[in-house]
Amino acid sequence: MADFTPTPADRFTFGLWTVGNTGRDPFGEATRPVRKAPYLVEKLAALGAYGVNLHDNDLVPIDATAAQRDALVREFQQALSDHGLVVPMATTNLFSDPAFKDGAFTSADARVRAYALQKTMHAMDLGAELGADTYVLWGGREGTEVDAGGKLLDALGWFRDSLNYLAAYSESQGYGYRFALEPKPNEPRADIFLPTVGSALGFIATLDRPELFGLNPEFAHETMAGLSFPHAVAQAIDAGKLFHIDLNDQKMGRFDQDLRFGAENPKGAFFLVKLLEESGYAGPKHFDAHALRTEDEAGVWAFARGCMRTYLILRDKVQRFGQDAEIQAALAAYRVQDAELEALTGTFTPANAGALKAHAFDRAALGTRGPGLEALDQLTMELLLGVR
Ligand code: GLT
Ligand code: MN
Ligand code: MN
Repeated sequence: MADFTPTPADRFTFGLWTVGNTGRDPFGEATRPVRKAPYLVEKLAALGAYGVNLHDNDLVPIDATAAQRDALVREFQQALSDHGLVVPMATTNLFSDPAFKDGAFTSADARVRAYALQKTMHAMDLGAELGADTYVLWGGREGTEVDAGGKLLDALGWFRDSLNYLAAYSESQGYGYRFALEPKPNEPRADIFLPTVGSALGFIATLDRPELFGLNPEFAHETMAGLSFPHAVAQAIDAGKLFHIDLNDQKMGRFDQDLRFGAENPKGAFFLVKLLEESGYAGPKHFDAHALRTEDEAGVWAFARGCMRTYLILRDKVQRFGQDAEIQAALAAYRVQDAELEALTGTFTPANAGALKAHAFDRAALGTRGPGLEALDQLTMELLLGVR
């Protein structure tokens, strides 16, 4: 049996903010000490990760001087090169500082919108310096509690203008970033703009350079919206827009839990891994999750190892699914082919349409056929539960 030990070839990444999470929540203080970035790099590399991602302020405090910034960046770069980790993705913290309390790119205050752009351009410079080629935009504060401010349409326009501006900045600097929008329905705002993968896909089509923008969908966020994550990811892949992915887990209807990958819904995680592996997704697999607040440092590394191990175990299950004769027979039986009808429906021609309109269907037979999904699903469960 494989030992499910990750290697950099598996392209697993974590954010500095994930393994560095101190356990603070709205009701309680930190339960773990702050760890410095070079230490987190060393520990992640030892576990077999490929890379580490960051917000500007995960590394450089918001009020750091230029000299302090440069020293922190140098120390971080040294740790990356010492331990062989890369930084594939960077992003901006546009949610912690009180200046962003009513939004960043969608603030009703033009000064805040301008500051958000300034801060993001500096953070893009930092990401480029570290070698990142993907730039994530999570609009955590881009939303409202009160719609009496009347900014719903304006906010979408301000958001669009900001994204167009940042894409033009990236191109003018030669950074070549691919921007990945990360939707979330709520928390910390009551209603966040562009709340789902579908909304973000629709919005991207309205940008000046839509080809530079894609998605960074997160398991927890679509689940919070009551939606299926594999379905959302499939739509992003179909649109050629799966630029990055945030893997974690979540109980529906709760606060954003950011649980260890597969911890809550291993069956959903299995279908997600199947989709990623079979679609040829080649980007990093980023775990945007953190250890439970109950945990000490040993729990943090158990959490990180567990995320990667579960992915690899599920990847192995995907292979077994593909090799399981009974499952493959059930799948083949599920998909009914009909060469004559598929010829008529493949392309519209007046002749095809005429023949299709004249075709006599046995509707009763179509309605009575059992597709075998109960048996197929049980076979899948038994595979996942380890008895086949
Ligand atoms: C924050 C959020 C995540 C986003 C990160 C990127 S920050 O932790 O909960 O879902 O991916 O800004
Ligand atoms: Mn989350
Ligand atoms: Mn995320």
